[in-house]
Amino acid sequence: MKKTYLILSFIFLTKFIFSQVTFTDVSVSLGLNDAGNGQGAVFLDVDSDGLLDLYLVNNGQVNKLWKNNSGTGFTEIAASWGVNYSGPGRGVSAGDFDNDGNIDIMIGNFNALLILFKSTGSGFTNYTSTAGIALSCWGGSINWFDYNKDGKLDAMLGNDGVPYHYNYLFRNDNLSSFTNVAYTSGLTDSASTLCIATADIDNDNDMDVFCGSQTTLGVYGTGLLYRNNGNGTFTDITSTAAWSIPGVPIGVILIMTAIWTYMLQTPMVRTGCTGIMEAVHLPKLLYNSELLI
Ligand SMILES: [Ca+2]
Ligand SMILES: [Ca+2]
Ligand SMILES: [Ca+2]
Ligand SMILES: [Ca+2]
Repeated sequence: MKKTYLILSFIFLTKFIFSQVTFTDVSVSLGLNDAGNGQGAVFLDVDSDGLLDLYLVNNGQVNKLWKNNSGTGFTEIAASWGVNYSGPGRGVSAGDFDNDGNIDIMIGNFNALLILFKSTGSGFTNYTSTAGIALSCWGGSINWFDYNKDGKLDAMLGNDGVPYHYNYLFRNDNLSSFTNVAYTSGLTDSASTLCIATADIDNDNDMDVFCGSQTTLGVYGTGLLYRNNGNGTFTDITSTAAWSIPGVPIGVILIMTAIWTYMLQTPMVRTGCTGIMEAVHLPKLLYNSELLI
């Protein structure tokens, strides 16, 4: 009996250790058959039914919002929900900026106005001008996070393009309007930012920022790591302590750099374009050696 138990345990553990996660493309069979020029997508529960819906940003074609039908398929509802926006879309992020329980959407366009759609729970309204952020942008990657820990979600938008442009950090002032504080907060990166990741890399309970950027068109840089000083400002620690911060959770670094390097070094995936794959740039993982002590 004991021997049988050990054999079964060995088989189970072997299967567990060496099993692989596989994926099957079910896009068309579930109704996600968009032939647009997708540049960014985000899962969010727009109708608070507990099922994740999907918003897709297209470049030059109408964006799509698919409602999840009990997990069996999707129905496209962008027009009836007021988010059938068409622009040079690049990136999108979802977050409840006004704490009303309904998830809102920010869209980054390339060399065009960014868009903020506020959710009413049964539709969206274009809230960009009311929020005070009717600004042109060249992006990009957007992250909602509460950088100053005041309970109100702020948003950072990475600006791409040549000539290079400073990124935006939109401080949420009153759950209704925003102020761009990127430059005054120390996020003075004027490189061409392709993606942004946020995480608490030094375990001091505030969110730090990592910008994946290119310094010259087509030449990918090392990225920029900003430590949150806890007083509304950031310090660029890329060259001094980027990968040697005591206590940095290794998983965060691995995930951040993996996403960053993957996105940077496979631009065909990032942009959805039919450009040339950068085969010479191999993905790599970085880690904090102090964690190995
Ligand atoms: Ca839903
Ligand atoms: Ca909301
Ligand atoms: Ca905040
Ligand atoms: Ca931190």
